[in-house]
Amino acid sequence: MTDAYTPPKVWTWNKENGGRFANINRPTAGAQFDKDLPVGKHPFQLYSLATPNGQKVTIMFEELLAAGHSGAEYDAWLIRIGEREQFSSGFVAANPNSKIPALVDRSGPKPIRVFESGAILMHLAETFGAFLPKDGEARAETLSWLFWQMGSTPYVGGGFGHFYAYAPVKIEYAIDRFAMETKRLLDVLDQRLADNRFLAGEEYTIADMAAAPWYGGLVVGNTYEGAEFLQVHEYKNVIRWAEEIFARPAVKRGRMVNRAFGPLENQLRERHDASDFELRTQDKLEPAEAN
Ligand SMILES: N[C@@H](CCC(=O)N[C@@H](CS)C(=O)NCC(=O)O)C(=O)O
Repeated sequence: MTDAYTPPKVWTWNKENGGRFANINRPTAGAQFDKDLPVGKHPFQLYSLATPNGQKVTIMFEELLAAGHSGAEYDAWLIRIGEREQFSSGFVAANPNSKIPALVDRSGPKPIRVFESGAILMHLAETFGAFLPKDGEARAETLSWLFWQMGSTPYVGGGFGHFYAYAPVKIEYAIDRFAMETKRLLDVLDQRLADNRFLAGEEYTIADMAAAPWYGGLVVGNTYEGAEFLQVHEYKNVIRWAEEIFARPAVKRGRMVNRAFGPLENQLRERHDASDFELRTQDKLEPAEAN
């Protein structure tokens, strides 16, 4: 157990807490400087970074385009969250919560902003009538698993990942609590996938696109270098599901977009055209933070 901490009567912001995200985290919201967002030529303008939350949306765009929805053309602009770009006036106008991903849908007469990755997936699915079953059990299952992912994953990222990989001190209580919850969530998924090819059943949907970057990342990508600690090889159905999804060409492309960290061959920092995947240049690369 770590030393006991007695909270003071009133919490105050300790800027020097030494945590990995100390330079970007603060207890207030809103723009910190004036800067507009760039706007490209396509109907959809995405402002993002290839963290698992960012990947969900670029996977969806690439899947829509691969399925023949040519109206889903998009510009994907890189937001370097480690450089605080999510606090510009332009970004905050697109997402008052200052987190990637943020989308501006310019396909209609008036630009529409959409924030929260789950809301963006639903917006696109409904716009194109794709990857979200229209009714009945399959639709209910898709939405249930989509919201399950949105609600559960902060325990994995902000809980397990933060305290196991990023916190400046290793706190046994916090790591125990969130490792247990992460393993429980992996077991929920494993049991569901024992009898179902995809989360909603036979059909590949936005629920899979939302969950695979997170839970697939844990079991086949060694996210937070926690694979051995969490004994992820136990979740055989999750591994089978993640491998099938990660092998899809659209998913491979989607996971590269707005990636500015990791092996260079996996990076496409910005995407403005389908040909960018072939033409990508690897100059001016610098490490970026991933939450
Ligand atoms: N619930 C949000 C979470 C988004 C989120 O946590 N984004 C992180 C990167 S994965 C971020 O932008 N962090 C920057 C910050 O906290 O300042 C969603 O799913 O869109």
